[in-house]
Amino acid sequence: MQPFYSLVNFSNGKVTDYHNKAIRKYKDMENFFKMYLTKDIKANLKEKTIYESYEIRLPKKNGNLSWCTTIIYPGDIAGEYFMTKGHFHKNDISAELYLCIQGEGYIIMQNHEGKFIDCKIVPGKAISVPPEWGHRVINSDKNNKLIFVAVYASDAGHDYAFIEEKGFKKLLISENGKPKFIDNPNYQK
Ligand code: M6P
Ligand code: ZN
Repeated sequence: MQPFYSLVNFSNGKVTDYHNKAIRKYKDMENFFKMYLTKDIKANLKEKTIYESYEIRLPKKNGNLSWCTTIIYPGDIAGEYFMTKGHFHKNDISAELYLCIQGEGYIIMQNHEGKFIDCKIVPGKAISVPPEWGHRVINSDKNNKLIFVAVYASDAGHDYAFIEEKGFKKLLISENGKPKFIDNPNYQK
C-alpha cells in the first residue's frame, strides 16, 4: 500500500476521499437512548438525524489504522443529549484516540468492571481511550454541532450489545438548560 492523505474540513467535519459515510437517525439507535418515551413520540422522531460520519477505512489487517470524523447534531431526546451509540471494541485490546475539533461535549468511558469516567471535550482536546473501555461521545451544546476525529485499529470492530441493552452507568441530560449526569435507570450490574 502507498501512503495517501485526505483533507478534513474543520468547519463542517467532512473529509475528502472517504470510503464510507454513515448517517445515524433516531430509528437506527432508539434503544441507546434510555429516557422513557411514549410510542407516539418515538414514531415522530424516527427520521431525526443524530450524527453522521466519514470514514477512511483500511483493510482489517493487523497493523492498519482507520479513522473518521463524526458530526453530532445539536438536540436531545427526552432530555438526553444527542450522542453516538457507544461501543466496546470486538477486539478488546484495541485502543482509540479522539480529537475534538469543534463544539463541546463529553466523552464517557466505562470498563468491564463498571468503572465509569467522564471527560469534558473542547476543540484541541485529545483523549486516549485505553483497551477494554467502552466509549461514547455526547454533544452537550444544544445550539451547535460537535465535531471530532477518531483513530483506531482497522480490526478493532464494534461491539454494541452491552451498551444497547444496559447502557452506560450514567446518562447526560439537560436540566434547566445545563448538562447534568444522572444514574441510568436501566443499568443494573
Ligand atoms: C467514532 C469512532 C467510530 C464510531 C463513531 C460513532 O468516530 O469510534 O468507530 O463508529 O465514533 O460511534 P458509534 O459507532 O458508537 O455510534
Ligand atoms: Zn471505538
